[in-house]
Amino acid sequence: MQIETELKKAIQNEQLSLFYQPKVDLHTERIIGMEALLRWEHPDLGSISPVEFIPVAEETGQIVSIGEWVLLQACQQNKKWQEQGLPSLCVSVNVSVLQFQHGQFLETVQIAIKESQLDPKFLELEITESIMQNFKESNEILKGLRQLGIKTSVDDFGTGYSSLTVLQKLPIDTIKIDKSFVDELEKEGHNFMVKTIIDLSHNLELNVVAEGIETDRQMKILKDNSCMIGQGYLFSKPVAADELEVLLREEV
Ligand code: G
Ligand code: G
Ligand code: NA
Ligand code: MN
Repeated sequence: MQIETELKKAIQNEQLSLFYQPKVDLHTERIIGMEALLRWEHPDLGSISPVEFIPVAEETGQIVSIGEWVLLQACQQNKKWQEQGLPSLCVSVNVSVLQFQHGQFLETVQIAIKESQLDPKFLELEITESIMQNFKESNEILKGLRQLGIKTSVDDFGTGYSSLTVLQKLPIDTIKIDKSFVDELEKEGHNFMVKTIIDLSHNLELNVVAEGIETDRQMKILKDNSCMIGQGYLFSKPVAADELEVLLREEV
């Protein structure tokens, strides 16, 4: 398949890059962190979405080396911003289940921290609910990450397989409300899932972040229900590193 062969060359030919989407405090609308999102610009095929190539990379195992590159790149970029005197914020990196459960994951994270010299408290890993199907293994990895001082969040929460028992036992820090539930807030009387997830997060003493906020109305309902942090086009799309730098300068 074309994507597979082209993907092999993508890293060495510097076709991959990271974009960053701000996470904001919904009350002050100030930036409190950023999520790194992978972009692939192919010279002939143009830009290819991670929705297309991440599944291929997972099937072929290429996700492991791509994931290593993403982690190091995000840590180095965050360190660079801090050294420039910009606010010290947490960068969130998406981690595929396959990468997470790959034997060397903890070592990979440690290497990225060591090589970048980033204080581990400024790194967060976003994983999906699917890691819960392997409780024992996932629990060990999460415990290891916590020992390293790295934060974790459950991405796309509410869309996948989640056991409340498992969720309660796992050492995670944050729940991210999936965009599909935030979308629902545009409809009168459709705030049930959002409210439920926020209450659940608070009861489990976890932070909660809403994703995909596009309207003032969605933001208002989230704030009214005590969700303090969000991200979405209302504030900013994912942008290139130099553009994020401009946004961070406005924060100083
Ligand atoms: O930003 P965007 O709409 O293109 O992201 C599409 C999907 O790709 C999202 O589900 C996002 O989590 C995933 N994705 C983006 N970057 C990465 C990455 O670096 N690693 C993994 N595993 N998934 C990513
Ligand atoms: O699966 P994950 O939550 O990592 O996916 C994030 C995806 O959502 C990225 O592709 C990102 O570009 C996209 N995204 C972020 N904010 C918004 C938004 O407000 N609206 C839409 N449509 N997509 C968004
Ligand atoms: Na994410
Ligand atoms: Mn998500």
